[in-house]
Amino acid sequence: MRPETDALIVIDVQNDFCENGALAVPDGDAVVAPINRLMAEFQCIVLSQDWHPAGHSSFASQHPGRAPFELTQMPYGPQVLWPDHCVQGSAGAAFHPDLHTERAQMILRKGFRPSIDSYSAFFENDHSTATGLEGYLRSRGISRVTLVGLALDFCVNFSAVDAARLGFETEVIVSACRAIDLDGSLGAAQTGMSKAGVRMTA
Ligand code: VGL
Ligand code: ZN
Repeated sequence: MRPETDALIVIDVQNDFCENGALAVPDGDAVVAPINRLMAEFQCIVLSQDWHPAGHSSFASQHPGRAPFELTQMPYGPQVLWPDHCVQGSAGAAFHPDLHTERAQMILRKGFRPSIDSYSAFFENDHSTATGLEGYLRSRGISRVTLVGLALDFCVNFSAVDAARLGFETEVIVSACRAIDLDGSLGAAQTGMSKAGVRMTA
């Protein structure tokens, strides 16, 4: 068992990111078994849940003439346009049915503001609007976080970099993650995480 100052943060293990999902991450389902095993080691477990209103501004469907996976500019910076996914209350937004969700004490929903996306579980994509997760972890006395889930190059990456910047000792267990890998995003994410001081373990 890990010390009670360690937290496991499980990022977006939701149906839409798994097989046959609206934004399926290749081999995404493969993260469920290792994450369930890891959950047995931690006393503090947080699940994040991508949770968009219908018609969210990150959906390509809201940008006439634009296609999923294209890049656009938002007031807060560049934004990839995604297929409609993780719509609040939909089956696609639900956690993978085999994930041991009952082990978690906290479910953090993000991406619920119509005009801004939130890859990170700590800050929305303007990098300044807080989700409240930092306060939750600090209130529980957490100093070290381990991140796993989907997708390694987007939400896991942004969450890990923010965690490290906030001063948490931060580890990503790569074998319990899968990536989308859009135009070299995986390599860029690995470089960015290393620079931020995130430890990547197998
Ligand atoms: C994610 C794209 C859009 C993720 C969420 O969980 O990595 N990626 N929304
Ligand atoms: Zn999303």
